[in-house]
Amino acid sequence: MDKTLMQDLYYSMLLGRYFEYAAKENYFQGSISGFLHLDIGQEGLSVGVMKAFEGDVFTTYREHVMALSRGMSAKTVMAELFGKIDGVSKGRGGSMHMFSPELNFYGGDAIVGGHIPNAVGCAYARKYQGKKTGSLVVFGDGATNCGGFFESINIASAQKLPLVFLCENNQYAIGTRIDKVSSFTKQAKKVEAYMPTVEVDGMDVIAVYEAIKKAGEYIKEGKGPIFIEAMTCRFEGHSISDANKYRSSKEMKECKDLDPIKKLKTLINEDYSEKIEIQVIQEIEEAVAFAQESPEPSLKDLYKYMFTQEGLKHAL
Ligand SMILES: Cc1ncc(C[n+]2csc(CCOP(=O)(O)OP(=O)(O)O)c2C)c(N)n1
Ligand SMILES: [Mg+2]
Repeated sequence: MDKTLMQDLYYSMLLGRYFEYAAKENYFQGSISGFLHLDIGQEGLSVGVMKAFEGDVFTTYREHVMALSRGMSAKTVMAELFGKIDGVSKGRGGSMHMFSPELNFYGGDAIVGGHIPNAVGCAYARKYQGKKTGSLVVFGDGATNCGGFFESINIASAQKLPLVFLCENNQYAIGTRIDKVSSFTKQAKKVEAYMPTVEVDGMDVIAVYEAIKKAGEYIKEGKGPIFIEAMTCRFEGHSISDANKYRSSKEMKECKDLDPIKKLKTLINEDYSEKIEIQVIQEIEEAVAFAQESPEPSLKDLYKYMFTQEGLKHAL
């Protein structure tokens, strides 16, 4: 892989890691409230996907690092977590609702599996419009047990839609181990009858990047959707309120040994990795300061963006 690209992937993973450390700290200090799903450990997957895919993307609630890698600034994503006016969703969405049509990034969704049919609809629209880039949807292993998932793989396959289904298989749905709720531990088994499936090491950013590039090319050929299963593991609980007690220390050690940042660091020039770490720490400090200083949304705008002007007259 090209050296500059490798450095960019390293920078983005490190930015994501420090962003999440700062989010956690600011949550416990009371500046962030509500839900918070950290991506620590899964950065290789999040960065690899967002850097490689050109079309429209739909993600789960664990999307801070994906949003950053797509091109949102650390300042506006952090301000969103703080619920401030300068956040990417104007402080109204919070952790699970990063959204940017300019970057073809359509969330951020709190409903498990709820965004999969949305991505199917978008892929349908793109095909209808004659656009070749198509769409990509990321979801957890838990979402593959939802009815909407099965309906989506069926219709996407029947209509030969340009859509990449990307399952981040970290083997847990909150604290429930995969074999308790799924007939298969490899989710590709559920999909094989509908479309080609590929397994990739989700802890290896280069492997993810290359697999997504190939998948992007595949859907452009008009042959229909493709399913990628990225095997990964998160270093934290499901969300900030999950103490992660269901995994043994042995299992956690094995998981942390797969750290995607450490892995890529061995291929990066030491001077670069030292320089970039200082830069990332500063960028995150500035993002936190920006979020602290950004104003709260005004109470008078409570109904803004909820109704049309006409609808507002009836609502109030
Ligand atoms: C429709 C719906 N059902 C239940 C929930 C509660 N819930 C949130 S995340 C989750 C587990 C989803 O599985 P997965 O994406 O594999 O979880 P993770 O790896 O993020 O822990 C559940 C059941 C929800 N948000 N939406
Ligand atoms: Mg999971």
